[in-house]
Amino acid sequence: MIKKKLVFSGVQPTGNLHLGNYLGALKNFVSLQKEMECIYCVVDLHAITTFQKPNDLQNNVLETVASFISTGLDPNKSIIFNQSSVPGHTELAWILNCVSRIGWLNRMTQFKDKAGSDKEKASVGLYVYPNLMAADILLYKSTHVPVGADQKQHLELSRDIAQKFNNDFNCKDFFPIPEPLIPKKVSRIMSLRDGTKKMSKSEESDLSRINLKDNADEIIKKIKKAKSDSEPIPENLSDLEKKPEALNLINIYAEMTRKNLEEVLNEVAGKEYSFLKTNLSEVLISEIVPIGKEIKKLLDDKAHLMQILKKGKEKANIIAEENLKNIREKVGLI
Ligand code: AQP
Repeated sequence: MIKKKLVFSGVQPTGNLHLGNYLGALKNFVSLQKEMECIYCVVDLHAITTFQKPNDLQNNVLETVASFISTGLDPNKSIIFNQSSVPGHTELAWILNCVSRIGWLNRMTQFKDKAGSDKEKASVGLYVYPNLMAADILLYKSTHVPVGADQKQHLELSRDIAQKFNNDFNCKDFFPIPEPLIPKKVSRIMSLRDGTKKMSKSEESDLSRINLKDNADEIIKKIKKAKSDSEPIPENLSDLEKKPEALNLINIYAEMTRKNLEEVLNEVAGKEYSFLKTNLSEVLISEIVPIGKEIKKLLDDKAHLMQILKKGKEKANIIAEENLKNIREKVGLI
């Protein structure tokens, strides 16, 4: 039997979306919507695993929807909604909390990174976040999950949970084992200030990232200030790989110009980084600034964004309820 392909992915409404979200996830979302049925979720319940000011959270949910639409998602093709509006996510998360193992969660590196040195003070939600992510995916019996490389470990856990559920409840193939779709070339965009850390919304310094809403002057300033290297651009990849900040800039340039790293190196080897930075600013401005303008325009009509969420919620809820009925039955819940 040929299984129906279904794509699911989520984005946290934790602030301005940035170039890492765009190249690592959103661009992929848009191309997938041409080929498969897709569900894209604003994962507000994931966001509150670290404290969010309620007003900011509401605004960020709408801004994430506006970013989805501005980068090319079409609410008539893809289901777009916010996680907390479909109660099935939390119900399934509880069931999966009872399937997932503590030892599995203890291996999650993102919890270690986000909780920092004082793990005792992290929320329980942050610890069990990967189980909720598994519930998001499995609730729709999704087959494919486009994510950046930073989410690979969580996705592997979702696969383990799906497998264990199918074994425990003796229902082979009940949950499809979801496949990650990780962009090969640009799996991880790094901070402009530290090439060993990923570009992130919650990083304190705004200079560390290009936000989708940045204007041309901000982009020029951030790229100018981005860390690079005091020596000219190296001739070959193995030398470049020893310089994480330089590699990151060349990686971003390659992705934005749809070239591979070798082609870019052929163009820029031996030149100063200022040459690369000027070209990089130009390509970023031409692709990112129009997206930012569209986000700002959409944010002027909040009722329209709310309407997109409402329609998406209704569609998502129908699939979720149908699947939950079967899940409850498998588990023995009346
Ligand atoms: N730097 C990145 N490079 C490539 N992909 C990235 N993604 C995030 N950062 C990068 C991908 O974007 C999607 C949405 O991510 P998210 O916002 O839900 O969560 P995150 O990965 O935790 O992103 P941030 O920016 O680091 O948010 P905060 O700071 O709030 O934790 C995912 O597919 C992710 O892989």
